[in-house]
Amino acid sequence: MCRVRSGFERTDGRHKGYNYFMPEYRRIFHPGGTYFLTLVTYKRQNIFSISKTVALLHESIEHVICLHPFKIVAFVFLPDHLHFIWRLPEGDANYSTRISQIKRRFSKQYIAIFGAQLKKSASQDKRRELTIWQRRFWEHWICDEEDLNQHIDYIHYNPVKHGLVDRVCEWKVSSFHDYVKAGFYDSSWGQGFHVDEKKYTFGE
Ligand code: NI
Repeated sequence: MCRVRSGFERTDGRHKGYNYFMPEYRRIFHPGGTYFLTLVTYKRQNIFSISKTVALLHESIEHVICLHPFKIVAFVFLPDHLHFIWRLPEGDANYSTRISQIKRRFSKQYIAIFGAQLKKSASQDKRRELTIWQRRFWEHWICDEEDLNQHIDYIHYNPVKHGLVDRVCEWKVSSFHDYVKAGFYDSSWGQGFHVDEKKYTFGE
């Protein structure tokens, strides 16, 4: 079984020599491109506030990565939504199939465990899946290195932005700690961080 790993592809001064992220074209379905993605739970249920569902989500992602490889550059799981940056293999822009597969696998296992707690009206799995995830997701093609780094910072700052913790390092379910270990941030990073939301739109 392959494992999910977040990568360390910052391309600013703290980076160790990649230049994967130089832009070639400004278009959304860039083969082999890098994408910022946001998935939201149905009616903003706090599904990912317990470790069991976070583990199920990790397992679902691992499963889909084994079938259709891609790299997770950064991630954060919030109770009612998820943010990712994914890099797809060259010539492959199909993030939407991967998202569907992750949602489907997660839903199947979630229903198997928590099914009795779901509404009676949602009697079939497909229908129940619709009560777990919002159908739409937010995607943004990362167009250059500045864009990439803004989105990596945005992801790691997100638990503070949503008022879940006071300090970035207090939130466990993100790639921030991997980035700290790799030397891209100080563990105290985030104080005074500001996102230019006029320039960047992130969905959540
Ligand atoms: Ni968010």
